[in-house]
Amino acid sequence: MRSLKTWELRAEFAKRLSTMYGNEVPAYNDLVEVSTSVNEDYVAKNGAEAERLGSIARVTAERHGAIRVGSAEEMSQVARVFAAFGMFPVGFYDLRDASSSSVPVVATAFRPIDEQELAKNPFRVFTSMLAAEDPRFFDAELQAELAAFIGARELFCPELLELADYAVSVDELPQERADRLLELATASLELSSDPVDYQWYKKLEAISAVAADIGGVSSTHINHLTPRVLDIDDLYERMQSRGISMIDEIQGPPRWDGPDVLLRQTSFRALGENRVFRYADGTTNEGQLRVRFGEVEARGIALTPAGRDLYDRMVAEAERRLANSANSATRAGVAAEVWAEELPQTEQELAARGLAFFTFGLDETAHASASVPETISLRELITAGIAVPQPIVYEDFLPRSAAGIFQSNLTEEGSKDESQTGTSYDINRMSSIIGAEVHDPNTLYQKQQDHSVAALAELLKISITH
Ligand code: OOG
Ligand code: NI
Repeated sequence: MRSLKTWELRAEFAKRLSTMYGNEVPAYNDLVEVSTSVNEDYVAKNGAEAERLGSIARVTAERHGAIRVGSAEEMSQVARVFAAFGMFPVGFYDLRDASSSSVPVVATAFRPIDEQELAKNPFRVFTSMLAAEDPRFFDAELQAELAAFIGARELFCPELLELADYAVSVDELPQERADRLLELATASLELSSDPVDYQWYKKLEAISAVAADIGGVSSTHINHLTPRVLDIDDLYERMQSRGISMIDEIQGPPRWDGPDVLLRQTSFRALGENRVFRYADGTTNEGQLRVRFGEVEARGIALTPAGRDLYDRMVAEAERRLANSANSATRAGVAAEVWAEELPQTEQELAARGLAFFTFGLDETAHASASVPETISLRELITAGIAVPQPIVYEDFLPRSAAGIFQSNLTEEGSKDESQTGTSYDINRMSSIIGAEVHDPNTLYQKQQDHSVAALAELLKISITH
């Protein structure tokens, strides 16, 4: 009997979710279709260059999902399920203060952390947890009601959790068990047809539509599934010309002439979906909820903390200029101007200035014609053209864009009592909630870069300093 490796399970999980979500939200299938042709055209036009940030096979299959859970217990369970697919928690995102409307969640992203695993299939899921104990959003009475409602539901059945633990304990999972794991895991993220308690949902919605989406229903579901494109501006235009109206702008860095960094995303609101509501008098009726949408993204090079500081300063500078400029100025236009002034135009300079993460290859010709001392800095090797930078792709998310994504979904602001002190959450607290270390993304990128520098040093029999 055949067995499945972890990456094969992960690739199949992403595929099954994609089929399920396409049945639930048909506009997603259009998005995937357009994304695929954007990528094919981009590769046809740009050749090998197009694959610098990931092979076309990887990018075509690449998706991120988003789900939302209600408690620490549910978060720890979802971590067990994702571990079976080789997806581990990376990064901490606090969205409570990142947006003007009420978004009471903290989050992490489950993804592969190993270079080879990412190359095989980089499926990741942005996973938010309701900050149900934060008194700015929920008073004592509502906290108790929420805890009772969420405590009484079961998102992941014991069979799924046990199977997931078993999958983690073995190298490969026999076909039969793999099928069962995939079936249960996919079904656990399917939109439920259970009636929604109208009064309870509305009570939560008055505080936050996100809280209602999480705590007002009996299960969790994929909120969106996002394909990756190699040219997001092209995608944006093609979707518009198909009559699908996208949000006003592409979030994250602007389009510009230099290297793509971090992450650019855009989205459109999906249609309302029929759900059955149960009213206080016991009657049920069909109604609509509009909580899901389509999103697409383009990924660039991962920035170092210094690069990220520069990025944050550029964003702030673009905001400042936009506020002081004529009405016709656009955020993207102003940002492109700032980028041209501040950000290096080449990967080589990004690498030499330590602003982004790279692995390094050797240019034999440049090496042969130089006399390299026994100890030399990485910067000098890059500038001399001996160490040739290959970009490390950004595998994570941006809090500002994530907040924007949550927000673009909301029609109501919700409410927040700013006189209360918020519950404090950080990456360490998230680790103890999950019961496993939440990885720091920068540490992962740095390790990858360091390995490659060490390998180059060994090859050249020199020592390379920072
Ligand atoms: C998650 C929003 C974050 C992204 O791409 O930044 C996200 C959600 O809406 O649940 O998916
Ligand atoms: Ni997303």
